[in-house]
Amino acid sequence: MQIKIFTAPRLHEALALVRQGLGADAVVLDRMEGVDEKGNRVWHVHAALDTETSNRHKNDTKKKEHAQSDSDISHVKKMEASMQRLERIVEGLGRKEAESLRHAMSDKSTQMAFDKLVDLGVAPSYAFDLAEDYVAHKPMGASMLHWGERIDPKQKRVVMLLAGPSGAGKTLLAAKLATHYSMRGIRVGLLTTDVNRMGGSEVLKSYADVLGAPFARIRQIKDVTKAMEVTESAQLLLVDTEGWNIHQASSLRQQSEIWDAIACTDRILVMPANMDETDGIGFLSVAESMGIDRLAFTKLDETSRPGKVVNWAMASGLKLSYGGFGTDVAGQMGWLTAQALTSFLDHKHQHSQPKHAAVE
Ligand SMILES: Nc1nc2c(ncn2[C@@H]2O[C@H](COP(=O)(O)OP(=O)(O)OP(=O)(O)O)[C@@H](O)[C@H]2O)c(=O)[nH]1
Ligand SMILES: [Mg+2]
Repeated sequence: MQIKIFTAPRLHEALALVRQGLGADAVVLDRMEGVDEKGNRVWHVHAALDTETSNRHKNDTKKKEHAQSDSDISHVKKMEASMQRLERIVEGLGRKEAESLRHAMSDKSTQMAFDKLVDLGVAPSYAFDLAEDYVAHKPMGASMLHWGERIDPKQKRVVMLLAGPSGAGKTLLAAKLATHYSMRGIRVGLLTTDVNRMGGSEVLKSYADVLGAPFARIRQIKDVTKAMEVTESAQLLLVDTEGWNIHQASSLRQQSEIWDAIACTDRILVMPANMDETDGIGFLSVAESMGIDRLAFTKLDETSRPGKVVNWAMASGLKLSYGGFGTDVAGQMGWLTAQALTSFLDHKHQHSQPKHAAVE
């Protein structure tokens, strides 16, 4: 039996660390509030992993190719039951946290705002901080989140790399940005490192052709010099990349070496808002080691719990940049300001462009 303590500023972050550190078989034993050495409030989650059970589970997976014996089936059932128990514990802890925060609010309208934010997927502790702004119709998170400064390719060349999970919407966001800035007279160039998959770079090449933008593929570090020459005239150079799988560390390392050779001014992690929140936290923790400095959210139109993007932004501390909310290349994308984010949360069922989200 392996027992570990996971500590994070927010309960759901500590729980995400449990899943990351010990895997899906971990069992939460206890959780308690405390303070770190700087006096900041933190959550400690005690979790355990039965290594024997876990090893047995691994062996079971191998055996799956053969016919399963009765005892295998009963073991799998036990594992499933234990997972369900863990999920119930985690859910219960979340509910407990929400209830205690809710009781700390005396004003009824603030409580209602808190409930609505939690319902949208904002973690209770963040909803607690945001509720008053929500009631006062103020842009939420203005002082809590980090807002990136807008790019100005007219003044200074921008080399912007878009990275993130497979299918996140990186290529579409690159196309949207290329279209938006080309229409405003900015010279745009397009690069891609997504060259190992069949069809990985064709879509972007088609956009480059339509826009008349220079385009190059980068397969290895030695291709970078040539690619930079081809796109030399671009004031805004967008670099599309291969989707990540956080379980393949070697491919991530390879990507990161190529990125370093490109010398980007901005590295943006593109996170689809319809992704599972805990998986998202996993990607955010990998992003830290990949030199990512900004966050963009896509598929804001495809989630019923957009509040998770607040949790991701808070958990990562990354600066926010763009938000995408549809497949239309000539729009459905904007700069995320506190007003824009508020408007997304407020009008989650209206897939129209939120106020103040236009890219300038
Ligand atoms: N509804 C909706 N669909 C989107 C959005 N962004 C991207 N998509 C769709 O999601 C799918 C994947 O988008 P891509 O741009 O190819 O994603 P990617 O991150 O480049 O994917 P890989 O290159 O395979 O890693 C496409 O069908 C897009 O049209 C969005 O904001 N809203
Ligand atoms: Mg792509």
